[in-house]
Amino acid sequence: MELLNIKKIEYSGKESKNPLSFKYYNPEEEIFGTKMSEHLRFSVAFWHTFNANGTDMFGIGTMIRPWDKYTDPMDKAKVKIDALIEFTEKLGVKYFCFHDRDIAPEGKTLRETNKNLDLIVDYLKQRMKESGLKLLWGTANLFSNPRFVHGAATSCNADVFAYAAAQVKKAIEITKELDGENYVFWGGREGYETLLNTDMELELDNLARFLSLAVDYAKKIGFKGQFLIEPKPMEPTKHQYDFDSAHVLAFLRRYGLEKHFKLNIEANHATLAGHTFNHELRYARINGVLGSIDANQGDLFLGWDTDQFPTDIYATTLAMYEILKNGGLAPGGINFDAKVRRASFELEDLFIGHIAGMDTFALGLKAAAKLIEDGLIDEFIEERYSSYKEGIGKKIIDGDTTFEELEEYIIDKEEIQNKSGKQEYLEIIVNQAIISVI
Ligand code: XLS
Ligand code: CA
Ligand code: CA
Repeated sequence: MELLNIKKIEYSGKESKNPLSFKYYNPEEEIFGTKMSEHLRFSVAFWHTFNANGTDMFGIGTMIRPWDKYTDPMDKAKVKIDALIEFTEKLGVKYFCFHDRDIAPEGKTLRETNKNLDLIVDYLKQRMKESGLKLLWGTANLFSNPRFVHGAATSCNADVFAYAAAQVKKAIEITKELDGENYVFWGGREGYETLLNTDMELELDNLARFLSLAVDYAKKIGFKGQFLIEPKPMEPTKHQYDFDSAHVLAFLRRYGLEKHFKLNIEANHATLAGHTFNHELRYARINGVLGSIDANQGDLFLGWDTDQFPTDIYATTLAMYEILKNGGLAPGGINFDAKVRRASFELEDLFIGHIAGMDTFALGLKAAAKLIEDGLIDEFIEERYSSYKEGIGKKIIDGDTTFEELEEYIIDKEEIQNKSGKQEYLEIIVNQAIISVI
Protein backbone atom coordinates (compact mmCIF):
# COMPACT_ATOMS: atom_id res chain seq x y z
CA MET A 1 0.00 0.00 0.00
CA GLU A 2 1.40 3.35 -0.96
CA LEU A 3 1.05 5.92 1.80
CA LEU A 4 3.10 8.75 0.46
CA ASN A 5 1.97 9.99 -2.90
CA ILE A 6 5.42 10.92 -4.13
CA LYS A 7 7.74 9.22 -6.63
CA LYS A 8 11.22 7.93 -5.92
CA ILE A 9 13.68 10.82 -5.57
CA GLU A 10 16.32 10.71 -8.29
CA TYR A 11 19.56 12.60 -8.89
CA SER A 12 18.82 15.07 -11.67
CA GLY A 13 21.83 17.39 -11.53
CA LYS A 14 22.35 20.96 -10.44
CA GLU A 15 20.40 22.56 -13.30
CA SER A 16 17.19 20.80 -12.32
CA LYS A 17 14.31 22.91 -11.04
CA ASN A 18 12.44 19.90 -9.66
CA PRO A 19 12.26 20.32 -5.87
CA LEU A 20 11.72 16.58 -5.49
CA SER A 21 15.09 15.62 -6.95
CA PHE A 22 18.71 15.66 -5.81
CA LYS A 23 20.86 18.39 -7.36
CA TYR A 24 24.17 17.33 -5.79
CA TYR A 25 23.66 14.05 -3.96
CA ASN A 26 24.54 11.41 -6.52
CA PRO A 27 24.89 8.16 -4.54
CA GLU A 28 27.04 6.51 -7.21
CA GLU A 29 29.53 9.36 -7.68
CA GLU A 30 32.93 8.52 -6.27
CA ILE A 31 34.98 10.80 -4.03
CA PHE A 32 38.47 9.53 -3.20
CA GLY A 33 37.44 6.17 -4.72
CA THR A 34 34.43 5.71 -2.42
CA LYS A 35 30.79 6.18 -3.36
CA MET A 36 29.00 9.22 -1.97
CA SER A 37 26.41 6.93 -0.43
CA GLU A 38 29.16 5.20 1.57
CA HIS A 39 30.78 8.45 2.71
CA LEU A 40 27.41 9.84 3.71
CA ARG A 41 25.73 7.15 5.76
CA PHE A 42 22.44 9.07 5.99
CA SER A 43 19.79 8.19 8.52
CA VAL A 44 16.20 9.33 9.04
CA ALA A 45 15.16 10.20 12.62
CA PHE A 46 11.88 8.43 13.36
CA TRP A 47 10.70 10.93 15.96
CA HIS A 48 10.91 14.11 13.92
CA THR A 49 9.71 12.54 10.70
CA PHE A 50 6.82 10.36 11.81
CA ASN A 51 5.79 11.69 15.22
CA ALA A 52 6.31 15.45 15.15
CA ASN A 53 3.21 17.35 14.09
CA GLY A 54 4.30 20.97 14.41
CA THR A 55 3.21 21.48 18.02
CA ASP A 56 5.10 24.33 19.69
CA MET A 57 4.88 26.20 23.02
CA PHE A 58 2.15 28.43 21.61
CA GLY A 59 -0.03 26.14 19.57
CA ILE A 60 -1.17 22.69 18.58
CA GLY A 61 0.01 20.69 15.59
CA THR A 62 -0.34 21.92 12.03
CA MET A 63 0.56 18.69 10.24
CA ILE A 64 -2.02 16.07 9.27
CA ARG A 65 -0.36 12.84 8.20
CA PRO A 66 -1.84 9.77 6.45
CA TRP A 67 -1.35 7.68 9.63
CA ASP A 68 -3.36 10.09 11.77
CA LYS A 69 -6.61 8.51 10.65
CA TYR A 70 -5.76 5.31 12.54
CA THR A 71 -7.18 5.54 16.03
CA ASP A 72 -5.91 2.28 17.51
CA PRO A 73 -2.37 3.09 18.77
CA MET A 74 -0.94 -0.28 17.70
CA ASP A 75 -2.44 -0.01 14.18
CA LYS A 76 -1.07 3.50 13.93
CA ALA A 77 2.37 2.33 15.08
CA LYS A 78 2.47 -0.26 12.28
CA VAL A 79 1.33 2.20 9.63
CA LYS A 80 4.11 4.57 10.69
CA ILE A 81 6.59 1.76 10.18
CA ASP A 82 5.18 1.19 6.70
CA ALA A 83 5.64 4.91 6.11
CA LEU A 84 9.25 4.72 7.36
CA ILE A 85 10.03 1.91 4.94
CA GLU A 86 8.41 3.70 2.01
CA PHE A 87 9.97 7.06 2.87
CA THR A 88 13.53 5.76 3.21
CA GLU A 89 13.21 3.65 0.04
CA LYS A 90 11.99 6.66 -1.94
CA LEU A 91 14.80 8.85 -0.59
CA GLY A 92 17.45 6.16 -1.01
CA VAL A 93 18.40 6.44 2.69
CA LYS A 94 19.70 3.19 4.15
CA TYR A 95 19.47 3.89 7.89
CA PHE A 96 17.09 5.16 10.53
CA CYS A 97 17.25 5.89 14.28
CA PHE A 98 14.55 5.70 16.93
CA HIS A 99 13.73 5.98 20.64
CA ASP A 100 11.85 3.07 22.20
CA ARG A 101 8.80 5.28 22.81
CA ASP A 102 8.72 6.60 19.25
CA ILE A 103 7.63 3.31 17.76
CA ALA A 104 5.19 1.76 20.25
CA PRO A 105 2.68 3.10 22.79
CA GLU A 106 3.27 2.84 26.55
CA GLY A 107 1.08 0.54 28.63
CA LYS A 108 0.15 0.81 32.32
CA THR A 109 3.27 -0.98 33.53
CA LEU A 110 6.70 -1.46 32.07
CA ARG A 111 5.77 -5.11 31.44
CA GLU A 112 2.79 -4.02 29.31
CA THR A 113 4.89 -1.41 27.53
CA ASN A 114 7.53 -4.01 26.72
CA LYS A 115 4.83 -6.27 25.26
CA ASN A 116 3.68 -3.54 22.89
CA LEU A 117 7.28 -2.88 21.97
CA ASP A 118 7.96 -6.56 21.24
CA LEU A 119 4.98 -6.76 18.86
CA ILE A 120 6.11 -3.69 16.95
CA VAL A 121 9.76 -4.77 16.92
CA ASP A 122 8.73 -8.10 15.33
CA TYR A 123 6.89 -6.20 12.64
CA LEU A 124 9.72 -3.71 12.18
CA LYS A 125 12.28 -6.48 11.93
CA GLN A 126 10.33 -8.22 9.19
CA ARG A 127 9.83 -4.97 7.24
CA MET A 128 13.55 -4.11 7.60
CA LYS A 129 14.49 -7.53 6.28
CA GLU A 130 12.27 -7.14 3.20
CA SER A 131 13.44 -3.64 2.39
CA GLY A 132 17.10 -3.72 3.46
CA LEU A 133 16.65 -0.72 5.77
CA LYS A 134 19.20 -0.76 8.61
CA LEU A 135 19.28 0.62 12.13
CA LEU A 136 22.02 3.20 12.72
CA TRP A 137 21.15 3.50 16.41
CA GLY A 138 18.50 2.88 18.97
CA THR A 139 17.99 4.77 22.21
CA ALA A 140 15.62 5.08 25.16
CA ASN A 141 13.35 8.04 25.81
CA LEU A 142 14.10 8.85 29.45
CA PHE A 143 12.65 12.36 29.39
CA SER A 144 9.04 12.60 28.12
CA ASN A 145 7.17 10.72 30.84
CA PRO A 146 6.55 12.81 34.02
CA ARG A 147 8.29 10.12 36.10
CA PHE A 148 11.56 11.58 34.76
CA VAL A 149 10.82 15.01 36.18
CA HIS A 150 14.05 14.94 38.23
CA GLY A 151 16.08 13.07 35.64
CA ALA A 152 16.61 9.35 35.08
CA ALA A 153 20.03 8.01 36.08
CA THR A 154 20.58 11.27 37.98
CA SER A 155 17.15 11.36 39.62
CA CYS A 156 17.00 11.88 43.40
CA ASN A 157 14.53 8.94 43.42
CA ALA A 158 16.08 5.45 43.33
CA ASP A 159 12.86 3.96 41.88
CA VAL A 160 13.32 6.19 38.86
CA PHE A 161 16.94 5.02 38.52
CA ALA A 162 15.64 1.44 38.54
CA TYR A 163 12.92 2.21 35.99
CA ALA A 164 15.42 3.91 33.68
CA ALA A 165 17.81 0.96 34.00
CA ALA A 166 15.07 -1.51 33.09
CA GLN A 167 14.07 0.67 30.15
CA VAL A 168 17.63 0.94 28.82
CA LYS A 169 18.10 -2.81 29.31
CA LYS A 170 15.14 -3.40 27.01
CA ALA A 171 16.23 -0.71 24.54
CA ILE A 172 19.67 -2.34 24.18
CA GLU A 173 17.98 -5.70 23.67
CA ILE A 174 15.77 -4.43 20.86
CA THR A 175 18.65 -2.52 19.28
CA LYS A 176 20.55 -5.81 19.22
CA GLU A 177 17.51 -7.66 17.88
CA LEU A 178 17.37 -5.17 14.98
CA ASP A 179 21.13 -5.37 14.34
CA GLY A 180 21.64 -1.75 15.40
CA GLU A 181 25.18 -0.58 14.66
CA ASN A 182 25.27 1.85 17.61
CA TYR A 183 23.35 2.71 20.76
CA VAL A 184 22.97 6.34 21.88
CA PHE A 185 22.79 7.82 25.37
CA TRP A 186 21.50 11.36 25.23
CA GLY A 187 21.09 12.69 28.76
CA GLY A 188 17.44 13.76 28.43
CA ARG A 189 16.96 15.35 31.85
CA GLU A 190 20.34 14.43 33.32
CA GLY A 191 21.27 17.82 34.72
CA TYR A 192 19.88 20.30 37.19
CA GLU A 193 17.71 23.39 37.53
CA THR A 194 19.27 24.68 40.77
CA LEU A 195 22.22 23.58 42.86
CA LEU A 196 20.19 24.51 45.94
CA ASN A 197 18.40 21.15 45.79
CA THR A 198 21.10 19.11 44.03
CA ASP A 199 23.77 16.69 45.23
CA MET A 200 25.90 17.08 42.13
CA GLU A 201 28.53 14.63 43.29
CA LEU A 202 26.01 11.84 43.91
CA GLU A 203 24.22 12.54 40.62
CA LEU A 204 27.44 12.34 38.61
CA ASP A 205 28.52 9.19 40.44
CA ASN A 206 25.11 7.65 39.70
CA LEU A 207 25.31 8.58 36.05
CA ALA A 208 28.64 6.76 35.87
CA ARG A 209 27.18 3.77 37.76
CA PHE A 210 24.29 3.67 35.31
CA LEU A 211 26.56 3.75 32.25
CA SER A 212 28.82 1.09 33.65
CA LEU A 213 25.80 -1.18 34.31
CA ALA A 214 24.84 -0.64 30.67
CA VAL A 215 28.37 -1.59 29.56
CA ASP A 216 28.18 -4.78 31.66
CA TYR A 217 24.78 -5.72 30.29
CA ALA A 218 25.79 -5.15 26.65
CA LYS A 219 28.76 -7.40 27.22
CA LYS A 220 26.60 -10.02 28.90
CA ILE A 221 24.12 -10.28 26.00
CA GLY A 222 26.78 -9.90 23.31
CA PHE A 223 25.65 -6.54 21.93
CA LYS A 224 28.54 -5.48 19.69
CA GLY A 225 27.29 -2.05 18.61
CA GLN A 226 29.19 1.11 19.49
CA PHE A 227 27.96 3.00 22.58
CA LEU A 228 27.69 6.74 21.93
CA ILE A 229 27.09 9.68 24.24
CA GLU A 230 25.44 12.75 22.77
CA PRO A 231 26.56 16.02 24.38
CA LYS A 232 24.15 18.91 24.92
CA PRO A 233 24.70 21.92 27.21
CA MET A 234 21.13 22.87 28.15
CA GLU A 235 17.48 22.07 27.33
CA PRO A 236 15.52 20.64 28.92
CA THR A 237 17.53 21.32 32.09
CA LYS A 238 19.34 24.57 32.76
CA HIS A 239 22.63 22.67 32.93
CA GLN A 240 22.97 19.29 31.22
CA TYR A 241 25.79 17.17 32.60
CA ASP A 242 26.91 16.09 29.09
CA PHE A 243 27.58 19.76 28.26
CA ASP A 244 29.93 19.35 25.29
CA SER A 245 32.58 16.96 23.93
CA ALA A 246 35.23 18.07 26.41
CA HIS A 247 32.87 17.70 29.41
CA VAL A 248 31.82 14.22 28.32
CA LEU A 249 35.40 13.08 27.81
CA ALA A 250 36.48 14.42 31.19
CA PHE A 251 33.52 12.63 32.82
CA LEU A 252 34.27 9.33 31.08
CA ARG A 253 37.94 9.50 32.04
CA ARG A 254 37.14 10.40 35.65
CA TYR A 255 35.14 7.16 35.95
CA GLY A 256 37.38 4.96 33.77
CA LEU A 257 34.65 4.52 31.13
CA GLU A 258 36.46 6.09 28.17
CA LYS A 259 37.18 2.92 26.23
CA HIS A 260 33.50 1.99 26.03
CA PHE A 261 32.08 5.16 24.49
CA LYS A 262 32.41 7.45 21.53
CA LEU A 263 30.44 10.61 20.83
CA ASN A 264 27.39 11.39 18.74
CA ILE A 265 27.79 15.07 18.01
CA GLU A 266 24.83 17.23 17.08
CA ALA A 267 25.33 20.51 15.22
CA ASN A 268 22.59 22.39 17.07
CA HIS A 269 23.92 21.25 20.45
CA ALA A 270 27.37 22.57 19.53
CA THR A 271 25.81 25.96 18.78
CA LEU A 272 24.02 25.96 22.15
CA ALA A 273 27.34 25.20 23.86
CA GLY A 274 28.86 28.27 22.20
CA HIS A 275 30.99 26.21 19.84
CA THR A 276 31.03 25.72 16.11
CA PHE A 277 30.03 22.25 14.93
CA ASN A 278 33.52 21.71 13.55
CA HIS A 279 35.05 22.62 16.92
CA GLU A 280 33.11 19.77 18.54
CA LEU A 281 34.01 17.39 15.71
CA ARG A 282 37.69 18.36 15.84
CA TYR A 283 37.83 17.93 19.61
CA ALA A 284 36.28 14.47 19.37
CA ARG A 285 38.44 13.50 16.38
CA ILE A 286 41.78 14.37 17.92
CA ASN A 287 40.75 12.40 21.00
CA GLY A 288 39.75 9.38 18.91
CA VAL A 289 36.08 9.48 19.94
CA LEU A 290 34.28 10.89 16.89
CA GLY A 291 31.57 8.25 16.46
CA SER A 292 28.53 9.64 14.66
CA ILE A 293 26.72 12.91 13.99
CA ASP A 294 23.22 14.35 14.32
CA ALA A 295 22.95 16.58 11.29
CA ASN A 296 20.85 19.71 11.67
CA GLN A 297 21.33 23.40 12.31
CA GLY A 298 20.12 25.93 14.83
CA ASP A 299 19.28 29.58 14.44
CA LEU A 300 22.03 31.82 15.75
CA PHE A 301 19.53 34.53 16.69
CA LEU A 302 17.19 32.30 18.67
CA GLY A 303 19.47 30.42 21.02
CA TRP A 304 17.36 27.30 21.39
CA ASP A 305 17.35 23.83 19.90
CA THR A 306 15.41 24.45 16.69
CA ASP A 307 16.61 21.26 14.92
CA GLN A 308 16.36 22.69 11.40
CA PHE A 309 17.47 20.79 8.33
CA PRO A 310 21.10 21.59 7.50
CA THR A 311 21.33 23.97 4.53
CA ASP A 312 24.50 25.87 5.38
CA ILE A 313 27.17 24.70 2.92
CA TYR A 314 29.97 26.39 4.83
CA ALA A 315 29.14 24.41 7.98
CA THR A 316 28.78 21.08 6.15
CA THR A 317 32.08 21.68 4.33
CA LEU A 318 33.95 22.16 7.60
CA ALA A 319 32.08 19.22 9.15
CA MET A 320 32.89 16.90 6.25
CA TYR A 321 36.51 18.08 6.41
CA GLU A 322 36.69 16.68 9.96
CA ILE A 323 34.81 13.54 8.99
CA LEU A 324 37.09 12.80 6.02
CA LYS A 325 40.14 13.42 8.21
CA ASN A 326 38.58 11.00 10.70
CA GLY A 327 38.55 8.32 7.98
CA GLY A 328 34.73 8.47 7.92
CA LEU A 329 32.24 7.73 10.66
CA ALA A 330 31.36 4.05 10.23
CA PRO A 331 29.81 2.33 12.11
CA GLY A 332 28.36 5.78 12.85
CA GLY A 333 26.60 7.90 10.28
CA ILE A 334 24.80 11.13 9.51
CA ASN A 335 21.43 11.14 11.24
CA PHE A 336 19.05 13.96 10.30
CA ASP A 337 17.91 14.96 13.76
CA ALA A 338 15.88 17.67 12.08
CA LYS A 339 12.26 18.63 11.72
CA VAL A 340 10.46 20.65 9.12
CA ARG A 341 9.23 24.05 10.29
CA ARG A 342 5.73 24.31 11.76
CA ALA A 343 4.60 26.21 8.67
CA SER A 344 6.08 23.58 6.32
CA PHE A 345 3.17 21.27 7.05
CA GLU A 346 2.70 19.50 3.72
CA LEU A 347 3.81 15.90 3.38
CA GLU A 348 6.17 16.75 0.53
CA ASP A 349 8.04 19.10 2.88
CA LEU A 350 9.33 16.00 4.72
CA PHE A 351 10.98 14.93 1.48
CA ILE A 352 12.18 18.41 0.58
CA GLY A 353 13.77 18.86 4.04
CA HIS A 354 15.73 15.63 3.69
CA ILE A 355 16.68 16.39 0.08
CA ALA A 356 17.99 19.80 1.21
CA GLY A 357 20.05 18.16 3.96
CA MET A 358 21.41 15.43 1.70
CA ASP A 359 22.34 17.87 -1.07
CA THR A 360 24.00 20.20 1.46
CA PHE A 361 26.09 17.35 2.87
CA ALA A 362 26.96 16.16 -0.65
CA LEU A 363 28.24 19.66 -1.45
CA GLY A 364 30.09 19.75 1.86
CA LEU A 365 31.71 16.41 1.06
CA LYS A 366 32.85 17.58 -2.38
CA ALA A 367 34.19 20.89 -1.09
CA ALA A 368 35.98 19.22 1.83
CA ALA A 369 37.56 16.68 -0.54
CA LYS A 370 38.75 19.60 -2.67
CA LEU A 371 40.31 21.27 0.38
CA ILE A 372 42.12 18.08 1.29
CA GLU A 373 43.18 17.41 -2.30
CA ASP A 374 44.55 20.93 -2.80
CA GLY A 375 46.34 20.60 0.51
CA LEU A 376 46.74 24.35 1.01
CA ILE A 377 45.32 24.34 4.53
CA ASP A 378 47.38 21.31 5.55
CA GLU A 379 50.51 22.92 4.10
CA PHE A 380 49.80 26.18 5.88
CA ILE A 381 49.34 24.50 9.24
CA GLU A 382 52.42 22.35 8.72
CA GLU A 383 54.49 25.43 8.03
CA ARG A 384 52.91 27.40 10.88
CA TYR A 385 54.19 24.91 13.44
CA SER A 386 57.49 24.18 11.72
CA SER A 387 59.48 25.70 14.59
CA TYR A 388 58.80 22.46 16.47
CA LYS A 389 60.54 20.35 13.82
CA GLU A 390 64.10 21.24 14.77
CA GLY A 391 66.26 22.88 17.38
CA ILE A 392 64.64 23.88 20.64
CA GLY A 393 61.13 23.15 19.26
CA LYS A 394 62.05 19.54 18.55
CA LYS A 395 63.47 19.24 22.05
CA ILE A 396 60.14 20.47 23.49
CA ILE A 397 58.21 17.91 21.43
CA ASP A 398 60.59 15.11 22.36
CA GLY A 399 60.31 15.93 26.06
CA ASP A 400 64.02 16.46 25.99
CA THR A 401 64.39 19.84 27.69
CA THR A 402 64.01 21.63 31.02
CA PHE A 403 62.88 25.05 32.23
CA GLU A 404 66.55 25.89 32.82
CA GLU A 405 67.52 25.03 29.27
CA LEU A 406 64.57 26.98 27.85
CA GLU A 407 65.57 29.99 29.91
CA GLU A 408 69.15 29.70 28.78
CA TYR A 409 68.00 29.47 25.15
CA ILE A 410 65.81 32.56 25.20
CA ILE A 411 67.18 34.85 27.86
CA ASP A 412 69.44 36.99 25.69
CA LYS A 413 67.31 37.10 22.50
CA GLU A 414 66.36 40.68 21.78
CA GLU A 415 63.43 39.97 19.48
CA ILE A 416 61.13 37.08 18.72
CA GLN A 417 59.88 36.78 15.13
CA ASN A 418 56.21 35.80 14.63
CA LYS A 419 54.47 35.16 11.33
CA SER A 420 50.95 36.10 10.23
CA GLY A 421 48.09 33.66 11.00
CA LYS A 422 46.53 34.56 7.61
CA GLN A 423 42.94 33.82 8.57
CA GLU A 424 41.50 35.81 5.65
CA TYR A 425 43.71 33.98 3.13
CA LEU A 426 42.47 30.64 4.53
CA GLU A 427 38.83 31.75 4.47
CA ILE A 428 39.16 32.59 0.79
CA ILE A 429 40.53 29.09 0.17
CA VAL A 430 37.41 27.61 1.78
CA ASN A 431 35.18 29.88 -0.30
CA GLN A 432 37.00 28.89 -3.47
CA ALA A 433 36.63 25.20 -2.70
CA ILE A 434 32.89 25.64 -2.15
CA ILE A 435 32.42 27.71 -5.29
CA SER A 436 34.36 25.17 -7.35
CA VAL A 437 31.91 22.37 -6.54
CA ILE A 438 28.62 24.29 -6.81
C1 XLS B 1 17.52 16.13 21.89
C2 XLS B 1 18.38 15.10 21.32
C3 XLS B 1 17.73 13.74 21.12
C4 XLS B 1 18.76 12.68 20.91
C5 XLS B 1 18.23 11.30 21.06
O1 XLS B 1 17.86 17.29 21.92
O2 XLS B 1 18.90 15.59 20.12
O3 XLS B 1 16.80 13.78 20.10
O4 XLS B 1 19.39 12.79 19.68
O5 XLS B 1 17.62 11.09 22.28
CA1 CA C 1 20.22 14.62 18.67
CA1 CA D 1 18.58 18.91 19.00
